[in-house]
Formats: sequence, C-alpha cells, structure tokens
Amino acid sequence: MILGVSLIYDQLMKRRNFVRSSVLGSLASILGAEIVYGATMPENYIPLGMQDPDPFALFNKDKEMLVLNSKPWNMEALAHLLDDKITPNKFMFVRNNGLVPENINIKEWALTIDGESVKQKKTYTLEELKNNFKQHTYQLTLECGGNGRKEFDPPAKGNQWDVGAVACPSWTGVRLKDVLEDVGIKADAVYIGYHAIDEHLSRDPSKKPISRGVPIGKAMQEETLLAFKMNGEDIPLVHGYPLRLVCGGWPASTSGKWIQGISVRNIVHDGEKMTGSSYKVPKNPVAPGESVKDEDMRIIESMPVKSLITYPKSGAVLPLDKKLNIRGHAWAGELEVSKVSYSIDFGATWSECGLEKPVNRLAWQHFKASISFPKPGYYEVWVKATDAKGVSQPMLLPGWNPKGYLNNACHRIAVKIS
Ligand SMILES: Nc1nc2c(c(=O)[nH]1)N[C@H]1C(S)=C(S)[C@@H](COP(=O)(O)O)O[C@H]1N2
Ligand SMILES: [Mo]
Repeated sequence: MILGVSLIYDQLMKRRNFVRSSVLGSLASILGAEIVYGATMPENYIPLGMQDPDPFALFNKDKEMLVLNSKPWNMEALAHLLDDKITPNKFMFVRNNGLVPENINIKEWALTIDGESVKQKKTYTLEELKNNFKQHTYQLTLECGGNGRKEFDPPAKGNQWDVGAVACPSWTGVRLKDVLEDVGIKADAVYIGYHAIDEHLSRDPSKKPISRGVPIGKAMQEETLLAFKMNGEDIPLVHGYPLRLVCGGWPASTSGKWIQGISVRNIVHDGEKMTGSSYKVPKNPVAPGESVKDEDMRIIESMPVKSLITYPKSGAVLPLDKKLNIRGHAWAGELEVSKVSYSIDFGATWSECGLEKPVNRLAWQHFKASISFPKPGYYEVWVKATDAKGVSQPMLLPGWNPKGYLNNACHRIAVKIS
C-alpha cells in the first residue's frame, strides 16, 4: 500500500495538479482505501481516483501545461512551451469563466445579430457565414488581461497567472465588419457585445458567466474575426467551437467563445463582466492595496507592450567560450513593437535584439540575440520591448490595481556560465 501510494504520488507530481486538498474528507470512501497521509497530506497530492476528468486528455493539452483551476478550467503555458512562432493548439492557454459546453449542435448553430443599433435583426447559420462572406486568416495575439497577476502584492483574487496566458495562433473566419455591414448598422452604434452558450458555474440559467464586447471601431477593424478555425482546423471545443470572436491585441476576454449572438449597442455594452470592476483598471494611479470605486475605473482596451523569452528555459548552463542564443516574442496590443533589448546586468546596460516584422497587424513579433558573457557565474537575461510610440515595458511590476491586470514587467531567465 505504501509503495503503491508513493508510485502514484510520483506520477502525480510529474503532472500539474489541479485539485486542492479540501475534498479529502470524502475520498477514503470513494477510493475504497485508506489515505495514508490523512490530515497531513501534502498540499499538491491528488489521490488517483480524483484525476478524472483529466484536463490534458479532455482538452488535448501538453502535459507540461499548468492547471490553475478546475472549476472553472484554467490552464496556462510555461514560457518555453510558447517557443513556436505560431502557437499550436496544445500550448494555447485555457481561460473559462463558466462551464465548457458539452453538447454542441452544429446543425442548428446560428449567429443572431441584434441590438438597438441594427437596422434589422438578422440570423446566419454557420454555413451562411462561411459561404456568404470572404474568409480571412490572420495570426492574432490573445492575452488574458490577468496574465502576470501572480506578482501583484497585495495579491489580487482570481487565477494566479504567471507568464503563460498568452498565445498567437492563426485564426480563420469572416470579418465581423462584413457581417455587420450586411445587417446594416445605425449611426448611433457605439459598442458590440457577444452572447455565448457557456453556463454559469452554478448552472443557474438566469446567470451568464461572461458577455463582453468592444467599441464599434474595434469591431469594424479588418482583423476582427468571427472565427471558425484555429491553426487550420475546427477551433477546439475548449477554445470556442464552433464559432468565436477574435479581437487581437485586446484583453482576450473580449474574444467571446461559443458565440450565438452579437448585439450592436447604442451604449457601452452592459453584459456580464462589463460592469463593476471586472477587466477594469484605475483611471488614476493608486497605492498598493488601496480600494477604488467602480466609477474611478476604466475598461481595459489595447494591451500594453510585453515580451517573453521562450528559449532557452530558465536555468540553462553554458561554458564561457560559447554564445547563448536567446529567442522569444514581443507584442504591443494595437501597436507594432519597434525594438527589443536585452540586459545581462540587471538593466544597467542594454543591447538590441534582432526583431522581425509581424506577419500581419496584431500578430506577435519574434526577437533573437546571441550573447557572450564576460566571466563565469550566475546571470539573468532580461528582455524589454518598446512599442511604436516609444513606450517600453517596466522592469518591475507596473502600477498596482485591485484586480491584478496588465502586469507587463520584463521577463527574465537565469543562466549559469561555467
Ligand atoms: N463564452 C466565453 N468566452 C470567453 C470566456 C468565457 O469564459 N466564456 N473567457 C474569456 C477570457 S477571460 C479569455 S482570457 C479568453 C480565453 O480564451 P482561450 O480559453 O481560448 O485561451 O476567452 C474569453 N472568452
Ligand atoms: Mo481573460
């Protein structure tokens, strides 16, 4: 028994853990076995019977992905998993506010465009969307507004994202703009809001997990898609199959998954998580821990400039006579990244990295550098991106905010030169 448990323990420690120990009381009966650790069970230990459902199998995710929450499911990538120029499905972070839908009826799926500012309400089947409008493919960066939250102090509630709630897959769909023009939009339109079929965690049908949107200007951009493909395949269920909105460069909460409705509004959309303090930051800088009134907050729009070192993995060891090749991506919301620099002396001096142009607007850009080190020892490689307006990433945590959004501090890796 002891041996069996320790083997299971080893197996489980290799994968990322997602169930906290609060359910242990009832476990002995489910497992039909004694739980060896009892009340002192290590925090991350998950008895085998609790593994189902396995989110890696369920969502086709790589085993190195980090599970932050199982209710709802939230997973992020580690920096080195994001090394591909086009993020493969298995490394795309998962962010849910409610329950992942289970029964998608593809034959009856339709998108209804309504709201105060449409000339008439109109419904399209998936086939009509695909056949009646020109299809476009763009690589679009999606980053959760809370990416980097785990560093805020005092801490903010919510998923403690590290650096991996960002991805840049290729998306195929039709332009929201083309569909809205087909419907006919009134001059007073200011915002659009999406409506999706995912259920609230409580399964209370009167509650919605999320219904966000963007100003009409963003909705009418060429790259704003009603997407049905991700990396050339049907969008995976967890990422919004069969239809999702993709608003590249904005907090990914605006990119509604599983959508069946778009409302064109003559007011700022007031759906779930548009009001209150969700996805908002203080209008004026606040001291860490200060409380901020809802009316003193603004809705997050374009995401700030940021970068990620995706190679090598932190902890690389290298002989002094070799150069270290680093690479990664940089992005800046609506803007292009104009420069990426690196430092090996904690920001005292900076050198420029090679930087590629984006494949299209709103796609992340790739940087690389070949670095020599002056003498053996411990180093950190820091990377800092600058956007087209000359604004750079802060080296440390930017302004504290109550919900822990928009941490675009420099990413860094440790390197040992022997
Ligand atoms: N219907 C629906 N759309 C949604 C969400 C959701 O919970 N339900 N989460 C939003 C948030 S907060 C983010 S960051 C992105 C995450 O997209 P992904 O899970 O495909 O990575 O989806 C957005 N769209
Ligand atoms: Mo998000």
